Amino acid sequence: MKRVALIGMPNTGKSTFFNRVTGASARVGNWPGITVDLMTAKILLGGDMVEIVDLPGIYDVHGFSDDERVVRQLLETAPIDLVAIVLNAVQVDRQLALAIQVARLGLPSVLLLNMADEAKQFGIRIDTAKMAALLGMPVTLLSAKYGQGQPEAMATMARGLAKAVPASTDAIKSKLAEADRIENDAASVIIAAVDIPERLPAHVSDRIDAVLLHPWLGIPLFFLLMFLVFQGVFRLGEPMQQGLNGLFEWFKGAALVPLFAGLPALVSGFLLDGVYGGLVTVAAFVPLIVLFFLFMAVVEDSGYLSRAAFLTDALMSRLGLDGRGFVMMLLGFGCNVPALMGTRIMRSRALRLLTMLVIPVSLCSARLQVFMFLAAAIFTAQQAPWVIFSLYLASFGAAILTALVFRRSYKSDEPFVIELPPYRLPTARQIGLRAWQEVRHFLHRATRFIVIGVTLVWLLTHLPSTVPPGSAGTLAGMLGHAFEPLLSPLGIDQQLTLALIFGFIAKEVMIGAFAVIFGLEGQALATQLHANFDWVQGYSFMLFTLIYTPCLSTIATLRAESNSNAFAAISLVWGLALAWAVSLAFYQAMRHFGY
Ligand SMILES: Nc1nc2c(ncn2[C@@H]2O[C@H](COP(=O)(O)OP(=O)(O)OP(=O)(O)O)[C@@H](O)[C@H]2O)c(=O)[nH]1
Ligand SMILES: [Mg+2]
Repeated sequence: MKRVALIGMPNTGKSTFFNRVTGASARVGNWPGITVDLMTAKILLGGDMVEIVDLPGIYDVHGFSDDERVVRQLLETAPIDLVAIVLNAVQVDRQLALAIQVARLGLPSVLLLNMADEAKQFGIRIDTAKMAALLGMPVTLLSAKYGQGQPEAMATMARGLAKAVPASTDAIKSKLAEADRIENDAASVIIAAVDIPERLPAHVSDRIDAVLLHPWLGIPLFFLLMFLVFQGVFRLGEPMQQGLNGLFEWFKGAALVPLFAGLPALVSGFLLDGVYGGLVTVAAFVPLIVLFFLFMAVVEDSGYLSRAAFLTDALMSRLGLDGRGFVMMLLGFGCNVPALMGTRIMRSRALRLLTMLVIPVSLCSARLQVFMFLAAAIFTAQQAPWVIFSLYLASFGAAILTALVFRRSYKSDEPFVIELPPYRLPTARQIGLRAWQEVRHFLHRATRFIVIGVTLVWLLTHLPSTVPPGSAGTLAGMLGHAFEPLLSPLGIDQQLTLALIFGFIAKEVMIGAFAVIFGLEGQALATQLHANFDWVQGYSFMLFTLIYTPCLSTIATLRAESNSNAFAAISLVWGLALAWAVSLAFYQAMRHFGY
């Protein structure tokens, strides 16, 4: 099968185009370096099935950061039949050199000048015919986000593919090793074929930035914005979650209980209080997760992430990190795994490792579920949002502490320059795609971990069958007992211990585990938790949950990305030790002051 690769500078819309033509849902965002690994899909192009490959953005084919290496490796090892070079038409004067570089490698290429809509706004005129003649490759204007020019782009690619004479990977390999000087060639093409106004008209972005990047207002505004985001999630999400809980409860009473009535008590108990209870307690959080990612998608796609990096860079550099590290933490609010992979854009290994140590304390959406559930159960409706907000602050606090402890071991002096992309309004299509992708990810993890998790918890709390379920004589009771000396000074009892043990696998299992441990779900479970734990215990437990190992996937990613078992172990042990120390300090201090 023929293969078409999308190559271009970061943030030029390669993934947007890829999604549009393949119907895939590659992650898109207004931030250079969203794609860090290749993604492929098959499409029908000019009557043939071809494989289309979305790649991380590169500034230079000779680049050497981990994400640029992905591109080089592909060029050196896999035969590419056609390269579709995707450039930002607004910056064609700065980006054209990359097109010439790719062509020089001997790869059959076509040039897609994306973001034609923005170029038009700026009054930039491009003579594509002239440019094509000068470059010796077809050139077409495209607006991947809105779909204009897509049929032409597809036709150009099909024609290019039909004519293409593939270059051997050996030839490409040797050319990649040579340096080249192409700035002059690029400049002459620009002069001949592009008309850029002397002064670009003032963009709304600049006016917005005057406020959002204000030297004093910038950071407070950032926190205000984040506060509003999670307030929105909480206020809108909670009623939906309550509603779903009611629905699940009703379904259980109306349909499942009569259905399972004939089964032995142990089996129906396992199905109802184990599998069903665990699953629905977690499933009730789906609307909340969707809301959360909708808000995050807007933050991400608007271009505000780059501003956050810019605002925090000075602060972060005191911690041995840079603005990108902060953005990775923000991305970690969604899920730590892609955030860890996002560090591939860093060139210095030390900086990458330090950033990877910090990311796992970032309060991911799976932990958010646990906190929302516990905060709603243990605190009043007025207090709950503030409790969640304080946990976000604690998440930053733990990150800062981690960086301070490790910055001397991972020193780097990689200079950090960030380009601020213009603010862009996300389209409904983009947001919808993103939300759908997250729901799928959530359900995938949920079904994988939760069914196994709740089954195990149920077995542990019900075996051996000679003792009452959940009592000290069960396997769970013994396990809790074993950890008692370590965890009871933190106010964490045997039931909470069991939830922590399962939370180690994935945080999604945690509330499912509570449901099984107490044999209750929804509101009844919340009431039971309220009766069992006071707020000091609850908060101490939440702090521990926040800081210790996020999940097995995170550990696996840490190991794979650092290529070091020792590094993954350091991260694991540090997380556990810090969680223990912080919870201990909190719990003992509160009890000392008589709470
Ligand atoms: N105005 C406009 N914006 C676009 C267009 N195509 C993409 N974008 C926006 O540009 C930003 C970057 O898009 P991506 O598809 O993630 O870019 P990418 O080239 O894959 O970026 P990396 O993976 O980081 O290299 C997003 O905010 C898109 O919504 C377009 O044709 N017009
Ligand atoms: Mg991309």
